[in-house]
Amino acid sequence: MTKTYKNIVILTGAGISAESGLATFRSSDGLWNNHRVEDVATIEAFYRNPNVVHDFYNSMRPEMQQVKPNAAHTAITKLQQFYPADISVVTQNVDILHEKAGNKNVFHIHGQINQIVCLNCGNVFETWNDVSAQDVCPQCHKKGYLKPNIVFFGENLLYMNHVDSLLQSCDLFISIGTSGVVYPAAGFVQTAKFFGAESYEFNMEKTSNNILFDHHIYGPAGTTFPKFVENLLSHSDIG
Ligand code: BV8
Repeated sequence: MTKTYKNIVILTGAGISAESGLATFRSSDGLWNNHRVEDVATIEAFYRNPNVVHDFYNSMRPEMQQVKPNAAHTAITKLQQFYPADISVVTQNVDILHEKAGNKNVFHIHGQINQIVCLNCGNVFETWNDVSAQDVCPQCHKKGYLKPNIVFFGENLLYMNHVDSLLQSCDLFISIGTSGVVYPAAGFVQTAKFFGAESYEFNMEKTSNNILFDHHIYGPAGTTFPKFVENLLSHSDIG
């Protein structure tokens, strides 16, 4: 790999946070924190029983507030600091480990655990505290309209216009720690390739859409991705 890339998109999933101690979604038992994703991460479930969904995310906030980024996250920061390219992070994760590691240009397409949106006035505010369907919006002061600012199944993703332009202009697409099951994120590699990008997949194992990637690097991302970054930096014509 001697080419110097100009625009890099890094798509991340729950696997990049695994070595920081956070559960992934589709590990062996298929349950996620003892819940079926479809029971808590769907817009229908939220409207059916908002407090069940609020309680689910309330239970996740304390751990997500405490966890620390791992070597894969800090390798992204190093790449952004020293590699001569525009580098964006498009994450499916709702944790803020990318931000804690100092990553820039981070886009949470599935939302963020520490954000709440008011379905009445659209206000998005941050909190690590518990939230319930009975709480009042701090902006419009209406009660009963607060929802975790998380994209549930059946909802459109956030930042999609910007992500589309990133995918159409990138020459390197890197996927780290995602099973390639959830769309449209699982299709991003196809768009990037269509517009000429080279693609790498970092995972522990073959994924659902692995055939779409040019290169596969298997192993824990906390080990494999920092090595990849060192390799990129040693081959780039910096300065
Ligand atoms: C939408 C919020 C338009 C909750 C999430 C039929 C076919 C195709 C698509 C669909 C379909 N039916 C419905 C759809 C659309 C649906 C979808 O894709 N469903 C799937 C299940 C088939 N998608 C949607 O609804 C999306 N919206 O399409 O809008 C629309 C509008 C109206 C009506 C219809 C459609 C919304 C998708 C977002 C849903 N919200 N999360 C929350 O996060 O709390 S998705 C959820 O899955 C998380 O966001 C998560 O990030 C995401 C993907 O999971 P992964 O991150 O990949 O995690 P996973 O555990 O699966 O994998 C971890 C990987 O890491 C593994 O491969 C593992 O091997 C690896 N790993 C582990 N440790 C390590 C590691 N790798 C490296 N190192 C390690 N140490």
